[in-house]
Amino acid sequence: MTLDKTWYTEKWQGQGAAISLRVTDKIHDEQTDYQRIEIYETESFGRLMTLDGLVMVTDRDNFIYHEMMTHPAILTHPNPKKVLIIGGGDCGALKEVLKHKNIVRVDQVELDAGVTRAAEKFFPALCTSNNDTRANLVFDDGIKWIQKSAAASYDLIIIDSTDPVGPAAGLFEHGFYRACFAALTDEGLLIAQSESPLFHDALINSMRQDMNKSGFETLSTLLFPQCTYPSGWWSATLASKGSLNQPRTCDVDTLYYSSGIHESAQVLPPFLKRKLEQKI
Ligand code: AG3
Repeated sequence: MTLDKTWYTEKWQGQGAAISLRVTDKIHDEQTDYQRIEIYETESFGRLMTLDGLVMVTDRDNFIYHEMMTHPAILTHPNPKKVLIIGGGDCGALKEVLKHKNIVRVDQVELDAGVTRAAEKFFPALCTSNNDTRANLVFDDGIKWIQKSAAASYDLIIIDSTDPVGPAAGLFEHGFYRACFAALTDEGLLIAQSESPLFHDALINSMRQDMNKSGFETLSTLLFPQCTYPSGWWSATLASKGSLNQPRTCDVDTLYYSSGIHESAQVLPPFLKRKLEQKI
């Protein structure tokens, strides 16, 4: 729904607020079996991809999200080799993961091949590692995939999903985390995008409780700016079977991530700390 033909607007559900980007052209509009994929040229954020009308990626700010969804978890693990990405069809997370030389294989399980085909065409900068021999792109249901994965088959699971509505809702639940726990090695880590600390604190809390119930002992919710997502402020929750190691030094090129950012991203403001201490 737009206010004006020259602006793309995502109204933030139940918040009485919205994000608008001035658009100069609409270059793609496709209804797949799963969702509507639309791509716009914007005046100042490069290209924009929306799924069912929700902002997923812009050229200008996706690096923050994709770096925070990958490097903190990779560098916290002593030596990650096998990675599973669930969702992530635009391939921005995959590209960040494959910057690390110690990674030997990444299975990326995205439900909608249409997202990846559209990203390859309209966001080539995110797809530069799609032909890396370590990348295995699968188009399937991530929930089914994890249920049939062998025990201890991954060092790291990255859940790069959309909002918890429709098919993605199951990616925010206890049964799914339980299956992830089983598919991870003893030193394994899971990181899931966990929505806005300002708007969705109750969801972050319930995700953390579900992760705990699934056996993950240590959790760390990382906060970072994401100006085109609801509230402009976003989070990713890292879960570990044991305690969290000190991160290794980052030896790949990044634009947002640094060891200082990693440390500060883990600091919770008092309102959120209080919320996340509530047992539900
Ligand atoms: N995944 C998180 C998108 C959630 C945005 N929500 C919204 N706009 N209402 C993005 C996928 C990037 N690889």
